[in-house]
Amino acid sequence: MNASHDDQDGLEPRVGPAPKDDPDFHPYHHPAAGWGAAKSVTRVLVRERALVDGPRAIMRMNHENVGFDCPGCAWPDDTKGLHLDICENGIKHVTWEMTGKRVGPEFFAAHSVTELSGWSDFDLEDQGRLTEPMVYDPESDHYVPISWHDAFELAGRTLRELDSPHQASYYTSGRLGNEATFLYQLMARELGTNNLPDCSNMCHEASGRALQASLGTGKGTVDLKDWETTDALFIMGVNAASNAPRMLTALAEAHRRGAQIVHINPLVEAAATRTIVPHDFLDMATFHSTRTSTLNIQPRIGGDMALLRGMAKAVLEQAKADPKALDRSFIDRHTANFEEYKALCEATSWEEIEHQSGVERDDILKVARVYRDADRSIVSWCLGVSQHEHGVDTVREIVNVLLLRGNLGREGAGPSPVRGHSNVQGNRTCGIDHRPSEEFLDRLAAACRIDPPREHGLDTVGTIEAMHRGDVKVFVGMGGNFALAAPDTPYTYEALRSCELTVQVSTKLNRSHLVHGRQALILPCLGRTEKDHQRHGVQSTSVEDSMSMVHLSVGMKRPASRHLLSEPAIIAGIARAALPESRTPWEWYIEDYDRIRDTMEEALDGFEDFNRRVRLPLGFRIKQPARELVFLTPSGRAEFSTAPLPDVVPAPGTLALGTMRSHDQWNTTIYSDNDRYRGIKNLRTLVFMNKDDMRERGLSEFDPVDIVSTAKDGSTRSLAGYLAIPYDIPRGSAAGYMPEMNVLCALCDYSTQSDQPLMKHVKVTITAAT
Ligand SMILES: Nc1nc2c(c(=O)[nH]1)N[C@H]1C(S)=C(S)[C@@H](COP(=O)(O)OP(=O)(O)OC[C@H]3O[C@@H](n4cnc5c(=O)[nH]c(N)nc54)[C@H](O)[C@@H]3O)O[C@H]1N2
Ligand SMILES: Nc1nc2c(c(=O)[nH]1)N[C@H]1C(S)=C(S)[C@@H](COP(=O)(O)OP(=O)(O)OC[C@H]3O[C@@H](n4cnc5c(=O)[nH]c(N)nc54)[C@H](O)[C@@H]3O)O[C@H]1N2
Ligand SMILES: [Mo]
Repeated sequence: MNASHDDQDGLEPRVGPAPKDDPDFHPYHHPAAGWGAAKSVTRVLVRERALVDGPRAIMRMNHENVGFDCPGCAWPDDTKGLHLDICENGIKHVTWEMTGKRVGPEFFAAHSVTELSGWSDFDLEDQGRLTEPMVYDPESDHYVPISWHDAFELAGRTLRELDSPHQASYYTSGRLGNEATFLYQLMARELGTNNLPDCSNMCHEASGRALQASLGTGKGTVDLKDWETTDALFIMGVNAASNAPRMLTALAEAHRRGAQIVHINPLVEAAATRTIVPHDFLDMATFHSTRTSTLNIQPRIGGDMALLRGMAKAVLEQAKADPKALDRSFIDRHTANFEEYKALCEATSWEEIEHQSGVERDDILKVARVYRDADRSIVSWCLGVSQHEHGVDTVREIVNVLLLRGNLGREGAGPSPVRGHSNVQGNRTCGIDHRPSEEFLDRLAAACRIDPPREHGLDTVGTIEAMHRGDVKVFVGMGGNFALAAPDTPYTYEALRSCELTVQVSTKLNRSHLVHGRQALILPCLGRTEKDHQRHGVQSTSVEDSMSMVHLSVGMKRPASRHLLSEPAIIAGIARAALPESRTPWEWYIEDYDRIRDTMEEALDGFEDFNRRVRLPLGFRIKQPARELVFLTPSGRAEFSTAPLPDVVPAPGTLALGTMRSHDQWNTTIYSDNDRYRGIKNLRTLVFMNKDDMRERGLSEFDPVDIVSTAKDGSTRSLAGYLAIPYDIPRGSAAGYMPEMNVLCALCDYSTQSDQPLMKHVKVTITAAT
């Protein structure tokens, strides 16, 4: 079955394994969000002992410049003055940061690193917030307290003593605010390297490169207003109900006003059925759900590009009888390579398109019909599209399809990638890029009076390889949990362990503190919810959402410990120690973040009048040239791409495995072992499979299986004892949870187009456990 219409009623209940000790267990079959979400939030509030502060903080979240930005996902804030735009998972996220539990020196004195290494990841983070800087003591195998001064000196000295600045690499997780981001990349470049890997190397690198090549700008062009006015939404490869829950509101509203909503996903996810809009309390009271889908299409894993090619082929075929199917005047005035692309679509047979997409022609024609009939269309996507070998080609194919009908540069139309971490887009805008452009470096050099290195630096995969070879000796992690988030877990562990020094700037204890270099520092920082007091008073930081809106975030909670420093202050401390002669006024910047913003205004494109505009009620939108139909491409036009379809069909006996998040997790942070919308409770060591693929292997529900992956270089990796769960997923495709399944992702399995690890396309065999 490839397509299912919304006349099928809601979610099929999918039975997870009933835990023996839980008489209350029942598979989940209610609409997404709503009361289930409310109950789940309350559990987290109680567990984190945040019942008083939690709700108060949440009421301040995402308000017009008076609260803090939700540290969860990057979905934009509601622009229509709906002053409470929150979601279950955002609340869990905030409460997770505001926990009353603490990890101080006594904790580290009581537990050695070897002992902690045996703890589960959940138990590590569950200890609460880190309170003081700590240094690893190899004699005792314990972390012991260190003063901030000595910690900076240790980091600074090690960096100063390197033979080359390229022996250090500076990772960014997408939570870091813009001001800290700017200082961080400035420090790396003043030291002399562009080694700036970030989490984006694992999520939307492909999207950025594709949009840059097609449209001359690495970002989406639409905003929330476009979502509110579009006629058709195509939602590809995103589990919105769990990972961008505030999108549900937009989908429900779109459905109410009669827009078409097509979900393209091998799995029919909760958002592809119906939702109770989270902040619609009346709806919650009456249990009234709104549909959030009009058509579901289930391609095989990796089949999206063929499906899009089929849509284009169908539209081009329609255009023969119905010239209005194409926007000829848009194509003629604003695009390049149309004839080549048209010829390519004609030359690609329907047989190949059906085979590669895993979707029947009739169903592709249905999607194409929705697209043809819509005056304005938006295509939105996330990791299901980007984490593939041909991620760049697929995103470019999305743009190709949009260009055919002039779905760009007008209200209600355009490409709309769903970004991950709350400021991952801002990190890139503010300079976290291992391949910076010459123009960027020239402006940075002039504004900051430094001489930045011109050669490209290392990204995430490149950094792991270089650490493993011994070429990178210092790893700095500005947030995140690199050890677990990165592919090839044992290999990444070896890489980190061969470092001379690892520095982790974190809020909570995690695996990356235990998988460390010969010397190691844990530097605890303020969270986004907390008040950041500096010499000139309480400071705010800015962030950029998925739709290029930049606004201020102001913490209001008392810091978890009086020893915490802000991320900008930690960066300035390391920078001063590493660059004693630096003319950059590091200390002066930290007294008042307006000063950082003044320099950013000089150095960055789109930040004119930064300090004033960022204080406007909803902040400001960074100009998108492509939205104004200005294309910074070689041809000065939007460029159709003409890539051949890749072969994504699994070899006989093998399956394509996608690794993904459960509902109750934030990347490497696992809140519980439940995945409510997929009907799973108390289980993460599972693999979702098509029932016929299971039958072929003699497997029944919950049978233990061995999963063996084969990498590009022929090496194999395995996981034993996972439980097979029958699921509505196309034959040949399977799915399971990250980060556990990273042991199956070989480091050499990255895309040659984007260098992104192939986390959604692991080639595996699955057999009954031996
Ligand atoms: N609550 C919560 N929110 C989050 C996060 C979190 O961990 N928890 N993480 C944040 C981050 S950093 C990111 S990047 C985003 C990630 O957001 P998502 O992209 O939604 O993340 P995944 O859970 O990896 O889900 C991938 C989706 O792609 C589908 N998929 C897999 N393979 C394919 C394919 O070949 N084609 C198509 N069309 N679909 C496919 C899967 O079925 C799944 O629905 O979410 C952000 N928001
Ligand atoms: N197999 C597989 N692997 C994946 C993915 C996948 O789909 N499949 N997805 C990839 C993606 S999209 C991403 S983005 C990465 C995620 O990679 P990361 O961003 O590296 O990981 P997180 O789990 O988000 O990081 C959690 C840690 O961040 C720290 N932290 C939280 N808040 C703050 C803060 O305000 N400041 C600081 N300094 N630290 C803070 C806490 O100590 C916490 O333990 O994982 C990638 N890995
Ligand atoms: Mo991400």
